[in-house]
Amino acid sequence: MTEIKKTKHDRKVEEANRGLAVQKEGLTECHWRLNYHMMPPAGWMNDPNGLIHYKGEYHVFYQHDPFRAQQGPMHWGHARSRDLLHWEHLPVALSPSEPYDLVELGTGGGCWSGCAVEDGGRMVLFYTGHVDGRCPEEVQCLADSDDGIRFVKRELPVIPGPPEEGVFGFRDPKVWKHDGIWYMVVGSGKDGRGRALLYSSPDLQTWEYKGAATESDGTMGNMWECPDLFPAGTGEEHVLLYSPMNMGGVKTMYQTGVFDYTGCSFHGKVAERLDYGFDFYAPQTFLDGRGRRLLIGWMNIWGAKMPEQEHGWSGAFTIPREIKLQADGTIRMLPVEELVGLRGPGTAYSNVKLEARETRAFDGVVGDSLELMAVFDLSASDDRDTGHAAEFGLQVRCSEDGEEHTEIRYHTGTKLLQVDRSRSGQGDGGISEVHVTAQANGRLKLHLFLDRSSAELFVNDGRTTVTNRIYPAAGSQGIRFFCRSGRTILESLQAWELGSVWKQD
Ligand code: DQQ
Repeated sequence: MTEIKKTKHDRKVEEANRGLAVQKEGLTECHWRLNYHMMPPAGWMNDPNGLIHYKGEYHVFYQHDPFRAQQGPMHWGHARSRDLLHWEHLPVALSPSEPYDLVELGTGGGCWSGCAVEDGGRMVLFYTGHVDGRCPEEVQCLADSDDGIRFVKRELPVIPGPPEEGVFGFRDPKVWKHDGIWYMVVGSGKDGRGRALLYSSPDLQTWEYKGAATESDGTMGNMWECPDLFPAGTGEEHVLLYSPMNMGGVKTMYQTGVFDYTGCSFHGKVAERLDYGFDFYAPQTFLDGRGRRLLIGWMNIWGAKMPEQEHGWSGAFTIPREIKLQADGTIRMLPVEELVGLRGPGTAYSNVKLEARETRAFDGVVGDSLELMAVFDLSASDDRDTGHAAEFGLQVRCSEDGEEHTEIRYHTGTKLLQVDRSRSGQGDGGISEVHVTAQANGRLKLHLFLDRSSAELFVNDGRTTVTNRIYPAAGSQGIRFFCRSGRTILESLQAWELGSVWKQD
């Protein structure tokens, strides 16, 4: 057997893995560790990176500080799965080690976000080398591997700097192949407008700048982090995702439209917010072996309180979602069908009438790790006699006395769907809200995935999603349906306990 000569990077990776082992030893008992969401073994996690279906397995990487539960020098953590449910943590994949991605301890640079592609059986990672300072330097880098575990970096970045002066940010490369040519979109901004910069390459090594594929119209943030541009549907239709900086409460956007490969330009027709919760950022997509376009996001947000940090870890991914372009140019995100495999025994109820000021709990519908599907009949949801609109919904993670809870409510007059965290426990409060209309059949469908510190809501078959972290007490496990005004019919309710995907170690 030929012995592999260790590189400087290999030694940095070993150091990171030793640091992670120490951090893991220091984890303290935490009832917010998730049951079926991907999360780091210990330490800090943010953006999903390098999502890929490689040699029959799903690989995910993530922005990671293995030494502490706070944002620090960025490494790439790594996990893999055969079924998108059960994850095996692997050694750290990338550590800061080169002049173009090295950080002094305590500063925030390193191996920033990027992607993975397969080329001739090799896994090739692209990421941003970020060197902090008064004028941070950002370059696009390549590291590759023949086993998907040990990565070898290039001596120099493949793109040594932004294409022009005066840009605000130059990071988060996402690469795809079309008609034998590689394309890369990079997030940036100029003159107060977020931009998606476009490069092309015949071989993944040499990249030619093709210009900005598109930019903000002045209302969509001044820098676009983590852009993702991919074909959807048939022909020229493409979807562009990005996480805009400085767009108020809007943290992720999508545009659907046409990408012209000759001019390397994207013409958006529909622009909408991608998720309406507080904890959804930097999503990335990839194609799997079945041709599905899957998406995973970071289930947190910069600046949020993260009470789990006290316990030695932080951060999680959303459940994997399948993303589908609709004929009207909007997109839908649905939980991947594999999640059905986590269901324990189910409970079902139907045609429950709820009158004003009525509250109902249901036998068997309780817990902190659940899937719930509730369908309300909106055509029967108001007060016929008085003409008053109806307000109804459910409270989850309720304490015995009802004081602690997270409320999901809908108002038939304003058509506002709200997820209210004012009494959710620790962590940030706040109300997520979005206008929602009934499905064509007059129903409102709420599909909720509750995990021990998260609530991911899919409304009307994925037309709208609302993703939030919540930090209730361990004992707050109650679920209550209510009608505050008017009346409603809970046409059907199904609930399943969802098992843990983590081996107890
Ligand atoms: N996170 C990374 C950047 C990216 C940002 C740094 C988005 O590459 O722009 O951890 O959360």
